[in-house]
Parts: sequence; structure tokens; C-alpha cells
Amino acid sequence: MNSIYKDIQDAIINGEKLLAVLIDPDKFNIENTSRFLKKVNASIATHIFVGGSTVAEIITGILVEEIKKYTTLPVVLFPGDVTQITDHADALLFLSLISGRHSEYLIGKHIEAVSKLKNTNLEVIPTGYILIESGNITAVEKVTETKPMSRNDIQNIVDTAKAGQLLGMKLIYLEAGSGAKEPLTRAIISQVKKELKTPLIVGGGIKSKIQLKNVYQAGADLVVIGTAFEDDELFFDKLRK
Ligand code: 1GP
Repeated sequence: MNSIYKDIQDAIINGEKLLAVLIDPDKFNIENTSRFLKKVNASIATHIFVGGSTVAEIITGILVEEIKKYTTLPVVLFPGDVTQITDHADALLFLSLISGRHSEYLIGKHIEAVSKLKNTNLEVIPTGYILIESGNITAVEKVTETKPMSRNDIQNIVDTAKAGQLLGMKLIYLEAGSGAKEPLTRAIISQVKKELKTPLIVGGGIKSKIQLKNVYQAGADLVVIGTAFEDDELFFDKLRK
């Protein structure tokens, strides 16, 4: 497989928009894998992300192995914890929670991950992960015990994203949190995009085609959707129409 990061860059150069379906092993019934993946394969999705804030050990590896049987789409780990690292996937978002000040999520977990990564062929993509308030308390906030950034302080969000880029992060991920009441605003996304050279991922709370369109128009290169697909598989068809 080509470099997943390079493919993302190429897609952006070609003016394409990318969509990742997020599968949370904690919420997903592995017996549904074949049926669910049929839907994913027939949809506009370009990537599959796998991960969650609270996932029991080993489950991610078993699930990713199963997913790979039914799709040729790249499978990218979006882990809430080092136990979710598995060689069955193609790539790993090596996330630093740069919106927070919790050292474990800035460098601690990464050191723990090194010995696990030694025995894998995963493409490791350093990613600056920025949690922004969404009106409700999300799992990321609870598990990491970090405060999301204020939606109104756009300059601070922009500066955080730029700092991530200057530190060498290859992707910036603006996160409203899984199941967020509202997706991030166009103002936040467009102002970050204007200042950023790296590809921009946006996720959290996107539940309709119009919201997806807004987020793309504001400047997201890759959008992540999980809950809307979990709640209603017809959402795959709705996005196509
Ligand atoms: C969560 O950004 C992702 O980390 C997706 O959020 O589940 O709200 O689509 P949703």
C-alpha cells in the first residue's frame, strides 16, 4: 500500500475531499462487520478510522483483522490508549492532545507506545489533536481529564494548530468530541485552515449531509464521522444522494 499520508496530500492537491468512517470497537458488534463494511465500501468513505476512548484490551486487533477481510480502504488507528495499537491496521495517528496540558497525552503515552510500535509496520503519522468545546461533556474530556478549548477563542485555537505544525505534526485534527451536540463552526475551521500548511481533519457531531458540506466548504480536508453511522446505517445512502 502507498503511504497513507502521501495519498491524503495528493488528494488535497487534486481538490478531493476525504471522509473517514470511525468505528469504535467498544460500540461495534463484530458480528456485523461484513454487513457494515458492505455499506462503507459502497459509500463515499475514503478511510476507516478505528478507535475509542475506552476500549478493552485486545479487542481492537481482532476487530481490525476482521475489517481488513472486507475492505481495501485504508484502516487507520485513532487510539484512545496504547492498548489499541495493532499491526493489523495500515497506519496510526500518533496523537498529541495539544489543546490540553496533561503531560501523559502530550508525551507520556507516546513513550509507552514505542516498544509496541517496534514490532509493527504501521505508518506512524504525528497528529496534533485539538479538543474544542461542543456544548456537552464528551468522552475525550472525561478520559483525558483535560478541558476543551473555548469555541469563542478562535485565535488561541489557530495558534495551537500552528504550534502543532511548527513542532512537526503532519496532521491537525480539530475535534468537537464524539456525539457532540453541534459540529465545529465554519469560522473556527476556516481560520485554522487559512493559517495551516498541513492537512486538516475535522470531526465530532456531524450528523447531516448539509453539516458535512459546511465543514468541507469551511476548509476541512478529511472529515471523521462515527455516531451518525452507528445510529443509522441509512446515513451512508443519504450522503450519496
Ligand atoms: C470522534 O470526531 C469523531 O472522535 C467522530 O465524532 O462520533 O460525533 O461523528 P462523531
